[in-house]
Amino acid sequence: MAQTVGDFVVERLHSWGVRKIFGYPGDGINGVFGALRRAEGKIEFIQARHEEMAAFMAAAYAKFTGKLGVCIATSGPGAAHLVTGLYDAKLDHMPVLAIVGQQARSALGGHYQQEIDLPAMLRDVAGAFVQQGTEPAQVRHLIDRAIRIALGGRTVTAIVLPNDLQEENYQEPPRAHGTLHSGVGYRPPMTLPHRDDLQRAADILNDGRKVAMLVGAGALGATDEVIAVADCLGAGCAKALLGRTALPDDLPWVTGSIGLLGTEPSWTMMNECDTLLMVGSGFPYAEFLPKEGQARGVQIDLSPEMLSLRYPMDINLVGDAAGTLRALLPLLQPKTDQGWRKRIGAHTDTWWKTLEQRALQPADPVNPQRVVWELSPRLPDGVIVTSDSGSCANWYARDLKFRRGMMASLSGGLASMGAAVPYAIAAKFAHGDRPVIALVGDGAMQMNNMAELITVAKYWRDWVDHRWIVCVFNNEDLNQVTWEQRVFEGDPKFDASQKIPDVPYHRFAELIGLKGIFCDDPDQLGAAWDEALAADRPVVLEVKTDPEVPPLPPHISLDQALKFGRTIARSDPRQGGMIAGAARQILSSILPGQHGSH
Ligand SMILES: Cc1ncc(C[n+]2csc(CCOP(=O)(O)OP(=O)(O)O)c2C)c(N)n1
Ligand SMILES: [Mg+2]
Repeated sequence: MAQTVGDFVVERLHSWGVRKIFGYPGDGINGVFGALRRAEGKIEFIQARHEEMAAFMAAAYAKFTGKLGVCIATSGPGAAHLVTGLYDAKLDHMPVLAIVGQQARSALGGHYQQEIDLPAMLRDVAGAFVQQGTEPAQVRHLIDRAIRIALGGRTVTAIVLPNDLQEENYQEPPRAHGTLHSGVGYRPPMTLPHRDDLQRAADILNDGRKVAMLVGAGALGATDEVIAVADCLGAGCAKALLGRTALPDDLPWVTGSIGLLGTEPSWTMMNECDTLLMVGSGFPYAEFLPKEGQARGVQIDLSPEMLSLRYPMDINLVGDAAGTLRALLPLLQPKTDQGWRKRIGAHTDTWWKTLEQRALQPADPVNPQRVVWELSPRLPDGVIVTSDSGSCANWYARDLKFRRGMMASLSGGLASMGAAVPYAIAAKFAHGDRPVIALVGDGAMQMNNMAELITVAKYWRDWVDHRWIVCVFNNEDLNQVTWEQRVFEGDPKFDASQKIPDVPYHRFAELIGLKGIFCDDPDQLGAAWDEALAADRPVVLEVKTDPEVPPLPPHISLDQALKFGRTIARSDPRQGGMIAGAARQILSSILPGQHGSH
C-alpha cells in the first residue's frame, strides 16, 4: 500500500525521536490516527479525557524529560481545547508541537462544520511556527521546521492538516523550483558568554559583600555548579517556583521560594543584599527583588528576551546555566567573611521553625499547611511532585523540603488551574519508575482534574511503580481567590462566586477502581500519607481542610493589612469562624514594621 501523508507524518515524528503523543481523536485527524495504528506501537498514543489536558501533558512531558512534547487533536473544538495547555508550555518555555486536523481543503472558507481559521487561532500561542498543509510534498518540511523551531526556541509550534490531505499519497518533494528538501535532527548548542563578559561579571561578584542568588528552571540541571558558586561567594540562594528542585532544601543557605508564595528569609535576603546573581529565572514579581539601585546585578539566561527584565542588571550573560557557572567559578575569589551567610542560615533555620508552628496550629478540621508538612519527611526518593494553582501552591512552595534527585513542577507562567493531574500523569509517562504525588484544590479537581482520574484508571497498570497519589484539599472554597479578594481588595467573601459543592472525591476514586482515603483528623494525616504511599494502586487522598487559614505572602503590605482589617470589621460571612491563628499569622507577617513599605 502506498504511504499516505498520515503515514509519513508518523514516520517522520518517529525519526525525530518522538515516542509518545498525548491527545484525543476526531474525524478531522483520522488520517493520522489510522497511521498511528498502522505503525503498530512505534509511537505510543496516550488518550486524555480532554484536549486541554493532553496539551498540559505534553508540556509536563517536556518539563520532566527535556524532550519535545507532542499533542494531537481534531479540527475545530479539539484544536480550540488545546489552547490553554499550549499557552502553559509557551509561558514556561517548553518545546511542544501541536498537530491538529482541519476540514477538507475543498471545504475551507465555506462556513463548513467544525471549520475554524486554525492558523489564525494558533497564531499567538504557536507564533514561532504555525502552518496549514496544502500539498503532500510540503509536509516533510512542515514537520522538520515545526520540531526544530520548537526545540531551538524552546517554544510551541503547530501544524494544521486538512483531513483530505492526510489521506493522500505522500510524495517526496521533486527536484524543482519551489520545493524544499529538509532534514531531521537538532541538538541545542552549549552556549557560553564571552570571556571578557565573564570577567566583568566576576569582578562585580568579587566586589560584593552580601551576594544573593536567585535560581529558576534554567538552573535545574546545574545543581552542582550553583552550589559551587554559592559556596565560593558565601551567598544565600532563593528559588523561583519552577526552580523548586534546583537546590535541595536541606542546605542551610537555601532560603526557599520567593515572591507571593515565598519565604521570609528570601524576602529579607533580597532586601539586604548588595549584589544579585540570577540564574535561569523569569520570576515575575520585581517587588520581591532588591530595590533598584540597591544591588549590582549579574544575570545568566539562555534567552536574551529574559535578561534585565525584572531588575536592571550590570552584566547580562547569555549562556547555559551549568556551563556558564563552571566558566565563572575560576574567576571568583572565595569570600573569607561568612557573616552574611551565617545570618541567612540563622534566619532560614528560624523560618523552618515558624513554618512548623504554623503547620501545627489547630484548625477546623485540618490545617492545610499540616497536610504538606506531614508529607515532607515522607517524600520518597526520586519522587515527582506537581501542584495545582490554588492555595496548595503556597504550601507546595514553602513547606516541602525537597532532596536531591526529586523533581517538581506546576503551571508556572500561566498559573492555570487544572494542570496538576495531567502533569502527574505525564510524569508517569516520562518516568514510570518514580512515585508521583499531585497536590490539588477541590475547585481544580471539579474543573477537570477529576475526569483525568479516569485516564489514571486506564493506564496505571502499565506503570512500573504504582505509587501515584493525588491529595485533594477539600475546603469547599476557591480559597486562594477568596483570600486575594479579602487581602488585596478588602472585599469580604462572596459566597456566590467562592463557595463550591462538597464532593466525595475519595469515593469517586473507589468507584473507578482506584484507592480512596479520607482524612478529617490532623493527627491521622501521617498515617493517611503512609497508607497512600504503601498502596498497590493510585490513591485519592481527600483531606477536609480549613478555608480560614490564610495562604498569604510572607509580607503583605500595611495597606493590604488595613484593607483586611476593614474586611473583618465589615461583614465577612466567615468572621465568626475565622480562627484566631489566621489573624495572628497575618499580623506577625507585617509587624516587623520595616516590611510594611512595599
Ligand atoms: C483556569 C483558571 N481559572 C481561574 C483561575 C483563578 N484562580 C486561581 S486559584 C483559584 C482557586 C482555586 O480553588 P481550589 O482549586 O479549590 O484551591 P483552593 O485555593 O481552594 O485551595 C482560582 C479561581 C486560574 N488560575 N486558572
Ligand atoms: Mg478549594
